[in-house]
Amino acid sequence: MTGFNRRQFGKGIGAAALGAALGGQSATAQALATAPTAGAAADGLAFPSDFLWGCATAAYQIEGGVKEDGRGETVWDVYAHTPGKTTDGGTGDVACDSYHRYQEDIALLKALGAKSYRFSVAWSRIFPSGKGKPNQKGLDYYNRLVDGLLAAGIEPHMTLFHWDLPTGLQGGWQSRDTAYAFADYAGFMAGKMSDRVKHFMTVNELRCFTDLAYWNGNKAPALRLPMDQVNQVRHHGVLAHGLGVQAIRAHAKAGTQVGLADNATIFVPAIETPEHIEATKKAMREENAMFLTAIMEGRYIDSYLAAQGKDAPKVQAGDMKAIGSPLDFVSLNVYTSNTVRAADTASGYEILPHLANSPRMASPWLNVTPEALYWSIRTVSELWKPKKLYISENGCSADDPVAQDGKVYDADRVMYLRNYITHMHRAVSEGYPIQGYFLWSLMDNFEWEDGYTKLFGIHHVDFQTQKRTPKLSADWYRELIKANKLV
Ligand code: PNW
Repeated sequence: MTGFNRRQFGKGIGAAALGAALGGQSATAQALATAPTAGAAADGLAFPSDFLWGCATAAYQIEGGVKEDGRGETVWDVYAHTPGKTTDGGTGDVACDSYHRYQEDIALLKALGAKSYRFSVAWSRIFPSGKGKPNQKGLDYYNRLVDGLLAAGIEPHMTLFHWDLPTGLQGGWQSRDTAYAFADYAGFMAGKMSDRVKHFMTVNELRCFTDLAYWNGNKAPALRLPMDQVNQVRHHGVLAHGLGVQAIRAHAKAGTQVGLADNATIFVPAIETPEHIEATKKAMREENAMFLTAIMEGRYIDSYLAAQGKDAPKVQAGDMKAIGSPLDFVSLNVYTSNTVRAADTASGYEILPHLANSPRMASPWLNVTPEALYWSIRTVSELWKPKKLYISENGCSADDPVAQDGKVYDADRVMYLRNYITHMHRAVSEGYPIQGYFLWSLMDNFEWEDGYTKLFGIHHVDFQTQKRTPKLSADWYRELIKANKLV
């Protein structure tokens, strides 16, 4: 956005257009009016011409081909094949068969007019047991994918770790060695791919592969460890990211951009007044102390260390410097958020609970909070001033019945997306450095412990035939990209 005054950009687009916010809605199916009201700019909610619209996926959720061409076993293979772990026993054995059908996926992206594609690399295709000798056949798959994307005019954004940890890495994230193994793998990929891939994300969603996997036990490897060990797992996660950044920089061609995709817990002020906004920023920093805050500040803040006491992570010399390695961009996965109010508590804030009738989508955790897309960008920008920001995931599960004509008319998903993107527009118009948006997901896929019962795609996938069909939301996103404004 050089030479372009982004603050001027949104002039005239103010509160009226933002009246699209959800207020007092009580059910998923209640559609929300977002038509521009009097006072909105004549061109509607337009985006800068270089805004990067894309879609996102992850390896284990779409690829299938789990035993092909030397791919090694991962914690998710084991978890999905453990009876009772995933809903209906779903696994990623076949998923969307993208290992064979990636050209179809590229064609879907091209038909959408997507400018970019965020996908992840299966570590165990490259190093089948996590380290050691690289597997050329695995690398070839990503070479074909990247070359195909570039030939279609689509920018590849590569995530190096989206939860599918090779089981060959004994001890998983409990072992510090896993952070070093990740760095070796990240440096290797940067060396092989940075001639064509310009954006690398180290890890996806620290909270999900640490806390939810080693504490809550809902994600692979489904452990429930005591707090001191959980904190050590978290530390190895952020350390892997930091060492990964250093390794990528050491091996990548000049101009390569490095960041991560994190699902920081997002907070929205109860009332947009200075005291509640201050409380929101405080909550953002404190509640993400073990992940994004540590990465952006290169230290564990005092309140976190004090709260953990004897359970605090064991940190070695140089760790925090690596963890705080400067980034070219920060990407946020934003689905939901919590409301915060300033309060007379030790922390100075109170997080308000979601109420029983708060609107939500098909996944029970997916409370509809469109303002999350504005406040995530604003709080991260004000707290840490990243050079660039992306939304690396936003989207939702929905009921998705197939109509008589064979199409899915997911008006609820369109409602969700339109409202979130309206609030992202506010962040653009106020000049925050948001560069692009990746919709989760390009197509229905394996939704982790929910198997195939919660679907996030804007393309319907018939898992018997692998036929991909655009939903109403894909038609909508195509028009949005074409117009480069809210439609
Ligand atoms: C993300 N939460 O996970 C992941 O990056 C994707 O792989 C996943 O398919 C997608 O969101 C949809 O679930 C999340 O509980 C899982 O807040 C859970 C939460 C957030 C993100």
